[in-house]
Amino acid sequence: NPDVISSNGAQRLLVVSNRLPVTISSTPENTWKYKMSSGGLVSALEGVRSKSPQLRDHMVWIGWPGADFAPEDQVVVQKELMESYNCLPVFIPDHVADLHYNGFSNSILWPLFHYYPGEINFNSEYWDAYTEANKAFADALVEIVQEGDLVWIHDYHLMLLPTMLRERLNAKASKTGAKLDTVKIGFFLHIPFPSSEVYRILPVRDKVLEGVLSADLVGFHTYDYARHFLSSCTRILSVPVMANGVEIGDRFVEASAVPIGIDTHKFIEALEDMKIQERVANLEQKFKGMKVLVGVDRLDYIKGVPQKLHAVEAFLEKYPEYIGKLVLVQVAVPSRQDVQEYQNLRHIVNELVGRINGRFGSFDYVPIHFMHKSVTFDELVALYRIADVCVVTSTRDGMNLVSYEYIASQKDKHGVLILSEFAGAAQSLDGAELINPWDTDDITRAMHKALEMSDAQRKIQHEKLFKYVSTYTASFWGEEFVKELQRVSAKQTNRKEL
Ligand code: ADQ
Repeated sequence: NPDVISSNGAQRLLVVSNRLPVTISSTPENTWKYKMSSGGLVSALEGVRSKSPQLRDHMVWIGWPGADFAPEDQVVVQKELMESYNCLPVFIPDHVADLHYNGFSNSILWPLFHYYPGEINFNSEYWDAYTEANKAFADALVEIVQEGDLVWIHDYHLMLLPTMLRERLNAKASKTGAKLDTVKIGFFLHIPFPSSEVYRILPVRDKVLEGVLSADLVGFHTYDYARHFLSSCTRILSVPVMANGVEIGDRFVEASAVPIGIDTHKFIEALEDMKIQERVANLEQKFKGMKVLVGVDRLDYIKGVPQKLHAVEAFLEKYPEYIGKLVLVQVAVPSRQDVQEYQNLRHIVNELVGRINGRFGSFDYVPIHFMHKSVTFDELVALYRIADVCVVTSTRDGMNLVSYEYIASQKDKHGVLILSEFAGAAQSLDGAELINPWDTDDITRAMHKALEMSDAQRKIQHEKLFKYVSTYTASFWGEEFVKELQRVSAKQTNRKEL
């Protein structure tokens, strides 16, 4: 439906992610209700919108709306989403969406890219659904993409899309004469790209790489991920690779590290909010005389929650003077409950929490406060604020924004961050106590160091971290990626002219 977007010649940014940032529900009056969600990507794009005049008002978000709709409802939903939210829905049959998301994306790519190859169970039904869902995106996009557009595709759910889109644009260009080679495609991977030795386990390793390689720019959180991607290209596809990209025919695909950040302001402003301050006072009263460790994770096996619990148990065993004086508040948001591994993890964690509380707890003392739910933003900030230490033990994590959020919420209070060296954030957050999550002694040592650290030392470390987190924000990331995409685009154009 190309005419739903009007372009007056200004450059447009089309953002493509698996899920649209809108939740749709039906009302008793048989109309549709829309709720815009917040999140890192939404704030990043707000930043791009406010700082890039030429892109302002020319941004469209393309994604799956979260469910399938009857054909007559699709027309209404598409019109309303476009008019009020600049969002274009890609409709995918429910069974395909399920096998695409829970199947190939979260049962194959997710474990493999996080170095859990033992968890993958390749099956061609998943792969077919992944291909079909990516095709549905390409078909929807080719209808609306115009000359000169920037297309920014997000994450592992859509790794075939750059090439599928490029093929369709080329076919359309030869039919209509439109200059669709001026369309630039950027791809950003939010999760790690694994070492080529792990990546090559994937039965469709070549197809996935070829799927990405029609992008002009491929962005990662860290240089290591970019390097792994380039090694996989050279080993699996035998294409010539340079330090910063891949040569494919007469095109150059640049691979860059463009690390994400958070909307730091949102957290700092929240600290001034009376309601949140009351909640902070309330929690401080509740945990009076105690040291508080906080953990906030989606309940995912990559987040290393069992490792964290084992470390608390080992800590209380090694430093019994802390029994009765130390709590871990662990918030674990339920995640991907339809995937078996996530159900298994839930049982393991429940058992560990029960065992540790049974072993060290008493009528007056519960060492582990475990909440298997999502908490509101206000509650999250209050928790981050009262915690003396935040513990991140991911066994792999693309970046890990919880560590950034904790630093922002500790402004002028200087809590200590214990951070897994396997989180992308470890490469940026100089001032954190880095640990190996597989080494329980290492975590307990870091916990002890953090809890006993002098005020002066905490201040030095936190200030360094805070400076970084408040400079390299979500909107900085969004702007950087778009600027890079415009820059590589210009380079490609120059190459052609030579
Ligand atoms: P995630 O794996 O979801 O993201 P992370 O970056 O830590 O991991 O972001 C989680 C977000 O969810 C945070 O904003 C956090 O506040 C929120 N959250 C977590 N638990 C919560 C709870 N119980 N209640 C409320 N909110 C909760 C993926 C990659 C990361 C990468 C990001 C961004 O796996 O490595 O950093 O994308 O690129």
